Amino acid sequence: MVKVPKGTTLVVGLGLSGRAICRHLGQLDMPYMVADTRAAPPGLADFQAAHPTIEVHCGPLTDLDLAEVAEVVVSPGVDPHTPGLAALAGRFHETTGEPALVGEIALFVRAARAPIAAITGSNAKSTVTTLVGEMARMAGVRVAVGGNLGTPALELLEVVPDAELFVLELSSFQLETTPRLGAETAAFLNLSEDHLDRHGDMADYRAAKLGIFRGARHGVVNADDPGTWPEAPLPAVDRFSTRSPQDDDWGIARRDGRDWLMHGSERLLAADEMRLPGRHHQVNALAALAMGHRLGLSRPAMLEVLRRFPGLPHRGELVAEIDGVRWINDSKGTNVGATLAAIEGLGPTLEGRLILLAGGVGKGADFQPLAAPLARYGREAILFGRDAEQLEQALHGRLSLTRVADLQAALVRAVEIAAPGDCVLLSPACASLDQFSDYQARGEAFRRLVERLAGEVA
Ligand code: UMA
Ligand code: ADP
Repeated sequence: MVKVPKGTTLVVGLGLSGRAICRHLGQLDMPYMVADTRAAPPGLADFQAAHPTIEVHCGPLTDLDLAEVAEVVVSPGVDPHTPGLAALAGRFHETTGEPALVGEIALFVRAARAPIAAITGSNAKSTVTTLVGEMARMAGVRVAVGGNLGTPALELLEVVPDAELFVLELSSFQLETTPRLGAETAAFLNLSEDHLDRHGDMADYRAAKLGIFRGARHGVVNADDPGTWPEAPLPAVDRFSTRSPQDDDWGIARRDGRDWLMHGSERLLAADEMRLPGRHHQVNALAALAMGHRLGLSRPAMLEVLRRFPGLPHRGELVAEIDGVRWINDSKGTNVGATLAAIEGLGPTLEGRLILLAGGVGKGADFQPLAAPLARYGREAILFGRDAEQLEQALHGRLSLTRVADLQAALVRAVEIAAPGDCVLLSPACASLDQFSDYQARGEAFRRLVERLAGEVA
């Protein structure tokens, strides 16, 4: 047994968050040691060279005696139920009074001196986080943007020491270990199956995500998705929806032959003025507007961002329009919920039909929910990758289906059948790891193939 000395903080995980936690504790002059369950975590030698006095334990956490540890701070990827950590259940930190096991965000909350705008959901977190960050920047606010997206939250304290606002994307893993976030405004965008390997079931996964509302002064929830509604009342709540707004809600309504983003009865922006394509991104814009409104950001600045924002790479990004056919890269559509939103979001906006490129590693998901919207908007689904068979079974008889070997062959087929007004959408509903290193590599491959096609046509 390795004894963690009395009064020492134990940092678990030597990845991005773990290193940010170590730097933060170092700056606060608090004694800490590090543990990682991998025998040889990447970057260990560099860490030890830079921190020669810090003890690092590699291997099972059950080797550690935590009887006198001050606090354990886990990285998001570390399950709080990992053997060795169970002994901490029911224990509390002597001075903070918080549970003895917390995550990086708990430390961030203690140290942050500016309001927090926090965003969670199964999908669209990065998009909405970026939109709110851009809106704040455009409105002249000194803003720091990060969390699950990009820069770890604790690192933001160093990178933008004079921040007037923190905009954080937070995952269920991060929220699970945050006793009280205390956000000025907190959004829960949508709820669909993901990360059940860690959370066990949907109830657990949802409960973790509801942590976004602990101590919040204002919530933003999806009126169309009751899974996002808080269990306990909040001081104030704004609701967004794809429908015409009730009362003071944020929604979409048809006026004078155009769809408009609305706040109550007030028109904000014609939906076709947004650069981001599709109904799902219009809903994301409404969530960002509701948060920005609460934060007092100038409305013209927020609307200008919506006119200009082209979308994050691989998330419903328009790559090219060739001979009247739009080619959209939604490689980050790695689960059924994301692909469903992309189909339902783009479908109604098309003059032609949708050609879906999908497949890869299905993670045991049920693809059935894709069948009805594809029957409605689809010309054909072109399927590739390891779990193409499961997709084919779920979609059989609902629209034309073609099985091909890989993404390149899928593009060749799409070129054959696309007609002006159509949209070719790469939104695989699957992880990419059977044929690519990650979703970015898949999206880049799609982009290169489409750009080559555009070059041939020009
Ligand atoms: N480790 C253990 N034991 C474990 C699991 C991990 O010791 O049981 C160690 C690993 O050996 C490794 C380290 O912990 O040394 C990695 O920690 P981590 O998995 O928490 O990853 P970080 O590098 O700290 O990155 C984390 C987030 N990762 C996860 O949530 C899995 C990053 O989100 C986030 O950007 C980063 O903090 C900064 O905040 C990534 C992610 O995939 C992008 N998030 C999930 C998602 O978006 O779906 C939630
Ligand atoms: P996250 O950070 O939650 O993974 P991203 O912004 O990276 O979210 O987008 C992930 C996927 O979610 C993309 O494939 C995108 O098309 C899809 N998506 C975008 N908007 C929505 C929405 N409103 N509902 C569900 N899925 C969406």
